[in-house]
Amino acid sequence: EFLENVVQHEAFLTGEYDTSFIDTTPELFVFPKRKDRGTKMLTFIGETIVNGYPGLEKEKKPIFDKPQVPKVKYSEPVPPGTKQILDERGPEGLADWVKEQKEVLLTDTTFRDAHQSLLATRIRTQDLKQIAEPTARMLPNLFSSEMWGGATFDVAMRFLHEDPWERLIMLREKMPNVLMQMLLRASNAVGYKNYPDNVIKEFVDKSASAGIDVFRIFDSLNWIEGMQLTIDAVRESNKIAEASICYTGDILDSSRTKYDLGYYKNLAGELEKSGAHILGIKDMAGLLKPEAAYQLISELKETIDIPIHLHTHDTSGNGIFTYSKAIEAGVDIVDVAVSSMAGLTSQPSGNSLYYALAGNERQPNIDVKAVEELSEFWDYTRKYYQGFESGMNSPHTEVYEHEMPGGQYSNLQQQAKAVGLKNRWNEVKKMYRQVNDMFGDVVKVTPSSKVVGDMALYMVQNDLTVDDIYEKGESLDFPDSVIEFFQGFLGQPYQGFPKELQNIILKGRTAIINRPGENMDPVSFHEMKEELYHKLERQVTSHDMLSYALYPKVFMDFERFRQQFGDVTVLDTPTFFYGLRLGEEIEVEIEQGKTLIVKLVSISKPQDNGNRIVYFELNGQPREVVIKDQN
Ligand code: 3PY
Ligand code: ZN
Repeated sequence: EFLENVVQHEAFLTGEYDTSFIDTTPELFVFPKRKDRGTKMLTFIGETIVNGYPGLEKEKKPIFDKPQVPKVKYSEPVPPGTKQILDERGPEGLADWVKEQKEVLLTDTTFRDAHQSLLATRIRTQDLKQIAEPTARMLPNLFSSEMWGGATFDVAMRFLHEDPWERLIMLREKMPNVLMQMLLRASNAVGYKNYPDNVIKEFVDKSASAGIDVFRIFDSLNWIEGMQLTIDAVRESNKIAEASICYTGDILDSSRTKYDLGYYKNLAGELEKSGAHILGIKDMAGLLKPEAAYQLISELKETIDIPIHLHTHDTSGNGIFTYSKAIEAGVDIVDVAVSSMAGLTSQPSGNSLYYALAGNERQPNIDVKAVEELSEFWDYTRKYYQGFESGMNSPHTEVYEHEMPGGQYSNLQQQAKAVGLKNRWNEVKKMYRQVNDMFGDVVKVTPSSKVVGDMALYMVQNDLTVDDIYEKGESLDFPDSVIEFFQGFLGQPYQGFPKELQNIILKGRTAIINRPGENMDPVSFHEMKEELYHKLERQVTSHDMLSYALYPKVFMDFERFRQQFGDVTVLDTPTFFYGLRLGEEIEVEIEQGKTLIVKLVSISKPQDNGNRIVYFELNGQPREVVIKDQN
């Protein structure tokens, strides 16, 4: 092993070593722990059987029907798509191509926003892996597949114990023809706070080389100063910068003058000047009513020359109508999901839009039967995740009142449950709007939406009214996220902060008015590499460093998890969430061509110390693991 370490060491490989190499290179003596993948996996399954999966009510494993993967001819070449156009013509050429299309183009959000908005972002790579290539083969005419970014990065590591980069690389391999799109929160990357400039640049660079083609970039306050650096970084990587406006309020309501048509026109012009290849309109809560969509898109088409890509959520049930009016006004691309993953807090259904546009010259050029087949796969797969459903099961027009983003609804509901407010959810929603108004009517999208949500939870939990905040604010300890927001750490809201409230919340702390990134030291990736090398006792990749730079604790917990339990992404989803039934036998392909057969034989009663012994058969041999019963 020592020799193995020597010949694999970077200094040895590059020839940058001398005779002191062995003395000065302690890592040569760090040997990988002999891992027994079988035991690690049995420990994870045993843990799930005894203690359940965190966040899910512990219940007996339901019997699920196995989703059928549509049959495609894997031996045939994958039909070319937009990815090839980008590679041949570059981002400007691709934008020109979009403008030449008569039909409206579609982005499929099934792999990202749809499950972020319906299932708390819990869809696992294992399920995506089955359907990615059929999707690419069956829907080669998609404009793009939105499959990364937003909350998926953090949730992958934190709850699914997966490396988000591995997901990206796998999807790229299986989808070589369709543009791959991510949601990027500008200076907040895929996190909830601003990061140093060099972290953002490095993140864009590495995401682009791992496979992202279209970066939908937005700032949670529509603050262009917070977006420019990200737009520049995407342009430098020769990928598509889809700079986006977050739509809030209601341009049809003449009593709400803050975000009127003029506001959006101005922003669109600024984003075009800032270097956007495409303008995104990100209607994250689904507030854009049909007539508003018509007016907005018509005006923007007069104002800018780049293509327009519209994103909405179907919470109110009006999504298809909104798209139809936007399409009439000339929108170039819209976001949809396959129908079994569409509707409500998710995107409108692509199949429905196809039929809604029957007889219209802009009807999308898409194989609707293929979408229906894919939808059937998701219909079954979605059941695996039933424990994460929000419980909303009909259109919800209250969204026009509370204005909560689709992607936040189920998350905030979970947060409310966690702090004991499950039965006061209606109050939380009402308070969410009151907080918005108290904050001066702000754009609410990650992370500004989280600040509004945190404040609403805090107020309901402590039985506080808006008047109480003004009257007793001196003696209140506000949530950290709220304090940091009023310090300007997420950037500057349009027309500034309400001053009186800012003083109450900051209690003498200073607020900044410049770009937060200007105040932050760059991260030294060189030093981080050393640090991580010692912490992880393994070679460190640039992807590891970025995960660590964005989410240090989550990344380290994920690493520890992997050391303890191995790679759990190989497990099928029902087993991952529910373990095994007594007598059940599964096959687990731990690497290509290597399969383990796992059977649950019995579970002991808890011993005096609370431990249970879980008896398995692994490839026919008896094996047992000891698990502490936490119940
Ligand atoms: C995200 O930032 O994750 C969102 O989906 C915002 O709408
Ligand atoms: Zn969205």
